[in-house]
Amino acid sequence: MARITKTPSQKQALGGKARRASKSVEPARRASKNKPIDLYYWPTPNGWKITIMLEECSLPYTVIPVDISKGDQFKPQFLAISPNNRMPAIVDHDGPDGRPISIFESGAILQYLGRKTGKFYPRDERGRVEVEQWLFWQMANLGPKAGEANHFRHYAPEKLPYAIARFSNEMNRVYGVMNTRLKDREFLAGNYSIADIACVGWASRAERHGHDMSGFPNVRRWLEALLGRPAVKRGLSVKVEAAFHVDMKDPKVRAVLFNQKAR
Ligand SMILES: N[C@@H](CCC(=O)N[C@@H](CS)C(=O)NCC(=O)O)C(=O)O
Repeated sequence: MARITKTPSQKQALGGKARRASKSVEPARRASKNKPIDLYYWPTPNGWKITIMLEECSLPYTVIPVDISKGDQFKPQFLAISPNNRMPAIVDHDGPDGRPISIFESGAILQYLGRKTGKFYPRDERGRVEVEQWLFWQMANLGPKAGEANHFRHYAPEKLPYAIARFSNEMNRVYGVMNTRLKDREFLAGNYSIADIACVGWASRAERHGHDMSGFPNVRRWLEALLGRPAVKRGLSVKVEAAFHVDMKDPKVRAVLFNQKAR
């Protein structure tokens, strides 16, 4: 996350120069309009939600790696943007009223980008509620449960049968709900939307993570359609070199990721 402490954009996001500017506001606004969105990112299903959305909307962005295996997520500069010490987060230099804005929580970022661009997030109330239900469903069910299932299957120091069964069953339940929803429709909520974008990262890894998807043909059909979209392909392939070298067995990495308490 080397760029974080150095960029002028960071100062703006934290309420420095840009907010105090008075006479020079107009030139500053013009400058920030052309600045790409800063994306604080690590290549995981939550990070991919935002790379996919940015790609779908053709919004220029700069990737700022947050090496969560080394503790970048606890750096004060990052916590000022994302107080829950989790990526993704963004800084849009051309936020509301032309002033910069920072946003954490992938669901809130997707909603913001949907409102900003008018894409993949309907404006009418019924359409919007439809999308929000499935977006929040992802945030509260598919995402966290997949994370825990993965943790107890692959990273827990002991194989705890109860925890493995509990979260594997939950994943089976969750994909069952999705399969039923997709029985008579192409996408989760009307047209292709931020709800689908939120789900595709985890779903694309389901089999690799050991979940049997053979009983969920509608999810598989939906997944195939999404993975065929060029922007989804590009979003899923935004890489960070350092992520290839993370050893999840390294005690230092495990201490950063799996031993977090209030600080
Ligand atoms: N609800 C958050 C979850 C984000 C999240 O869990 N991010 C993980 C990577 S997928 C992270 O930053 N982990 C850092 C850590 O565990 O300290 C969101 O959707 O933005």
